[in-house]
Amino acid sequence: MRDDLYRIKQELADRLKTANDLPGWEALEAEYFSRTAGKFTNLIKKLKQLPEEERKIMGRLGNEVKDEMLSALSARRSFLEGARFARLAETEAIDVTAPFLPPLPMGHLHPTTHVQSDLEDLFTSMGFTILDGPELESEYYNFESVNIPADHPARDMQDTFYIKGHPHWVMRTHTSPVQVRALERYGVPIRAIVPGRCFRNEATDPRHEHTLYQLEGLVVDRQITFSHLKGILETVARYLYGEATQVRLRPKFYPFVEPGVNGEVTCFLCAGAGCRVCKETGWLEIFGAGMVHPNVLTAGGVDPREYQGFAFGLGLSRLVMLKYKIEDVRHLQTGDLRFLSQF
Ligand code: FA5
Repeated sequence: MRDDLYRIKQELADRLKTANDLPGWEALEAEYFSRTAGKFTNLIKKLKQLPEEERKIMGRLGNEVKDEMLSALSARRSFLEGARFARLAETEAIDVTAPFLPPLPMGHLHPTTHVQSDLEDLFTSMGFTILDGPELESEYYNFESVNIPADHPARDMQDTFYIKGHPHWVMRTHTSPVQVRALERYGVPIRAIVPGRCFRNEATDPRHEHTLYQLEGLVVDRQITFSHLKGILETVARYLYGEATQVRLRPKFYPFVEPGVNGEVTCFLCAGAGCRVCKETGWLEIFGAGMVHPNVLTAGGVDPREYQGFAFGLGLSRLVMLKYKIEDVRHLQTGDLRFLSQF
């Protein structure tokens, strides 16, 4: 028994030297000390078979050997744990100051927002106020207040989305209704722009989208003439597209201005030669404008014998097309990152 105890102690000491990780250490501990089948446990069970005197002596020796074996096990475990932490510190160190998530890719403003902000800067530098108006608009403000009575053929110029069950409400077809809203609210003199979203029941094509952005301008005072209007529109065109930009004004009927014009700039795609975007004309229509009709001033509570003014409606979506050489206005609303990430 004595020899067996010393042998088993030595055997464990030798095998512990090759236990290089905690699972290996745990397997050894079970092999020697498992309650049911451990080598040391089995050996001690044999004490019962010894005569009483010898059993007492071997019992004491067994306890000493057991303590030594357990402290050898414990020393090896401490060594293995220390080695594990040292390895962690060296190769698997955790930098608690590192950001929790990898940085997310940054987005950027939509090209329409860029052009809108540029124009807001330009107009505020010329003393204009920026106003807003509702996208769901009453038929009165969208049409009647700007001199387009019910059943007048001029309504055909803007194919409109009506609201089911609410015959007198429409998705605004232009930003012009804010002319009358602004006059009612702020009176005269006034110098304001209104950037915003409009809606038309269009058969869409490269220049026409069902949801479009416009930027309305309104100036009303005592001595306002058509030259002021022309000067402002040329300033806008040169500001956006450079000093050499050509602007062409041609008479056009809009019920809310008299006289009225349609404004075009040289087509960006063909430089005036004619192409699919400009319908082979070499010019791209980007705004409507004119001197505010007396009926509109009256609808806004302003006396047309005392005041006059001009208004314009820039096609903001078209300005974006021109600025960034986008050949189809419909790209602007797709939300397609392959398109948007180019700006
Ligand atoms: C109007 O909407 C008038 N309210 C503009 C105006 C204001 C005239 C003040 C006089 C005084 P028009 O329908 O022509 O006009 O539209 C103005 C501009 O919006 C056009 O020149 C064009 O650049 C742009 N536009 C019109 N329809 C679309 C569309 N479906 N998609 C993209 N841009 C459009």
